[in-house]
Amino acid sequence: MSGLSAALVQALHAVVGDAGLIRDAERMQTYLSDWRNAYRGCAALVLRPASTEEVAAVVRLCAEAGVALVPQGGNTGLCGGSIPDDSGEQVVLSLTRMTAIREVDTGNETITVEAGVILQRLQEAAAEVGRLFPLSLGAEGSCTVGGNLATNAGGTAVLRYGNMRELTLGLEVVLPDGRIWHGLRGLRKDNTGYDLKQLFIGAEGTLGIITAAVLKLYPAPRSCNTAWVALADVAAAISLIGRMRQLCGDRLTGFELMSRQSLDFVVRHVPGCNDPFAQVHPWYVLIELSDTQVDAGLDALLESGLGEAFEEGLVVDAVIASSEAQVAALWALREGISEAQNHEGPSLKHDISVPVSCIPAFIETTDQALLAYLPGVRIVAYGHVGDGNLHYNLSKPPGYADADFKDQQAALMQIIYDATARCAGSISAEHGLGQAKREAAEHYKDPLERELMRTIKQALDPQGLMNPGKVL
Ligand code: FAD
Ligand code: S2G
Ligand code: ZN
Repeated sequence: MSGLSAALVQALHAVVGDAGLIRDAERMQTYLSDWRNAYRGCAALVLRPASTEEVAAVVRLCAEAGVALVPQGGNTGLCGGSIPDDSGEQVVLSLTRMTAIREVDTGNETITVEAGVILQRLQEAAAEVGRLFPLSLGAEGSCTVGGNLATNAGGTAVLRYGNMRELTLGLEVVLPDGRIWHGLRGLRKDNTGYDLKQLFIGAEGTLGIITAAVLKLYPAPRSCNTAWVALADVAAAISLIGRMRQLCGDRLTGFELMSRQSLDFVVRHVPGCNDPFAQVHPWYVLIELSDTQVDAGLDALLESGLGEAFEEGLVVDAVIASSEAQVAALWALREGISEAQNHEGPSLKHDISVPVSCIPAFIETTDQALLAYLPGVRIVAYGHVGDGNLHYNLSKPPGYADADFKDQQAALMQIIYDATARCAGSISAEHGLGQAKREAAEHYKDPLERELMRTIKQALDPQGLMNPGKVL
């Protein structure tokens, strides 16, 4: 363990015990690269504290020794935010042993959970008391609440419920000096100064370690239905979401866009996934309605809304799911894109957001610019279009070498991010910056905003030991 003194390792071991300290190179591997193997690092140690007090103690010891910490949850992040650098001097601090559900307060409609709770477990705990915790994303089987908070995760239900910022009432955080901020308040109103929790949400572990949170619970939907709709172009999708919002109000809980290229990859690589239509179409949307009433007439709502749109030529074809199995099959088409694209060589990911009304022009002009620059590049455009959030991921032209394609990454990224900037958009809608987009943020984000972020970072983490090299 270069960099860590034997005394420090001994002191850390005294805090977390055998179960909480990994120094065996083999066992450390899983913590040192991301799920796509896009980022790889090495670490002096991996620590897995079992309590907030243990987190505080190890943070204090590392702060005193000037040792940098890399917080890690489920390691499903897409920007390398949870992967240490290659110095071998950093310590990965995994929160995966902190899995307690501390309190469920149905009277206050809140649940208090520790950072290592897997999102799917949290969803189940809410359902067990007849409630909904609405955050939902493809990695929910392995991502953790701590990571969801640190990346201000979004996913497919933001349209109706918002992202983690909106779903959180209180936080418990171990600060870079080891002090514990006991901010686990379940108050919906607290106007006593700065909203400090919002500093740590989306900070990607650069301001402190989130150890627990008070999260909002929502009424569980008791009826839900899904439609798969074919469209001639993206402008039709934007018109359709406006109509469905008007018609369905809060019952519109999902509206996901997918290009033909996305669907081709899924049908090709994800077993059991088939195109719902005989005809090929350029664009599709998945629409989900849900309601707390059992007989909310969602089918009729979908039929009337889509029927009218069909009559006016906005919709080319549509299918309304008639069973749970069909709902699941339609969602599998959407959720399978990420995995499917991995089968086509390197996937250059861009998680951008622009005003919803700009999406059609953004796609049209950026597609053209990309194809002019690299003929044959395959554009996998999909995502949470109701939030203005596009996953605009590129796969190499057929027959192109992986390495040559990766050599084009910076130029391709610049085309996309310049187009995003022209729409006053963001280069990271929901995945964060991590190490992947740190430089791009320096270029595309307002300099004053970056300066204010540095001021806050300096105030909270003057030694710069919290997840260095990420975000800033
Ligand atoms: P990790 O990957 O372990 O860490 C992520 C970041 O948070 C790192 O910077 C890490 O240092 C920091 N961190 C982790 N835990 C803590 C903590 N307790 N305190 C402080 N910092 C911490 N994301 C979306 O937003 N929307 C999506 O729709 C979406 N879909 C996905 C689909 C797939 C198939 C995959 C693989 C990923 C997807 N993601 C999506 C990305 C990822 O799942 C989210 O960013 C998730 O919130 C990360 O959680 P995690 O526990 O895996 O965090
Ligand atoms: C999603 C997943 C990430 C990607 O599926 O909504 O956030 O671009 C994305 O593969
Ligand atoms: Zn997403």
